[in-house]
Amino acid sequence: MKDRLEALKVEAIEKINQSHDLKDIQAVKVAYLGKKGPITEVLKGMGKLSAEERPVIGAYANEVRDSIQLELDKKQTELENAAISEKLAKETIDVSLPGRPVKQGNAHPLTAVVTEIEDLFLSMGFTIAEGPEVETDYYNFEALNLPKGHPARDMQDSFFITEDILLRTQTSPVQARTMEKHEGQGPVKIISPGKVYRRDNDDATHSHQFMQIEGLVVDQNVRLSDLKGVLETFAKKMFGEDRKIRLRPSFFPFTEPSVEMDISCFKCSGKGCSICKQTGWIEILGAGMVHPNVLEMAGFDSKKYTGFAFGMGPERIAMLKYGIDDIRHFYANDIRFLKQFKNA
Ligand code: 2NL
Repeated sequence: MKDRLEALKVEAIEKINQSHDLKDIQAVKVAYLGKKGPITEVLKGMGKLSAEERPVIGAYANEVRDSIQLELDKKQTELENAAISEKLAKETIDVSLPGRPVKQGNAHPLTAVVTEIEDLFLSMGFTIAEGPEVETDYYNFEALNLPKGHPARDMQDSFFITEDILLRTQTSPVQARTMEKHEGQGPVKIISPGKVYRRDNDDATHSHQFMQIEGLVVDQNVRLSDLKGVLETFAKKMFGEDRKIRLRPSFFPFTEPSVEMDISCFKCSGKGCSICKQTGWIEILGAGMVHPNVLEMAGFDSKKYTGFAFGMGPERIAMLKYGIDDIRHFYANDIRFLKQFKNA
């Protein structure tokens, strides 16, 4: 009986050593140590043994069972460790590999310039005002000292929706609406950026839709020198600290007096080049002192209050700044054009 147990032990250990996975191990366990296995069978036949033999064989059977179990456990641990090692080797991650770059877009050049101008005026204490792009004749023309019959409100130049409603041709109606809300009380200090519309045939310098940024300051004792100071600060911050400015007399129906502002050429510093058309100066914007009629129509006492206003075209500013030769580039959505302003 002892020989039989010894043989079973050798056989079981050999099978364990030949096991390749946990399933094999489980099979050996069931085959040798299970309820219907040969060791159980041997133990069942112990009744036939003598009183001296029984404890010896019993102890030996237990010893065989324990050593088979020990081998099973050893092999199982060995297989589990091998599986972990294999997995670790196969799934090695090279933590020194550079990451995949995230493709970053950029602001539209016009958006970038508008934001820059906005930030600049915000830093000078202005707030941003917005208003409707579909306007009434009153706010777009009448309130800006452009009465019916005025040549600047020619039907040919504006997109009329009805006789009384049109797409705004400038952002001034926003200023007129803002002044009205102040009910004759200063100060008003706003800029109004936004889209405007004109019935133009599109070409390199004209677009039927474009942007405008206007500014308006209304308070007591506002003078032309205040306008000059604000615009000079703007010119220097936008085009370089060594810019000079000059104001030339001009005409707008909503300002009196009216001026146009030039800056000294940032490309040639005044010597003359293609950007400044050999003059050394570049026209940047129009401005003036708010016409008393405009103040009165918006509810301000023009004997007590004065104001200055200015208007500029961000497309023109962006074209100058980045050397863009055609206004239509801003609205063509050509990715090859837009991608050039990544670091703008
Ligand atoms: C230009 C000139 C200008 C204004 C806009 C304005 C608005 C109000 C009252 C008075 Cl509510 N003026 N705006 C004044 C002067 C010039 O724009 O060349 N823009 C591109």
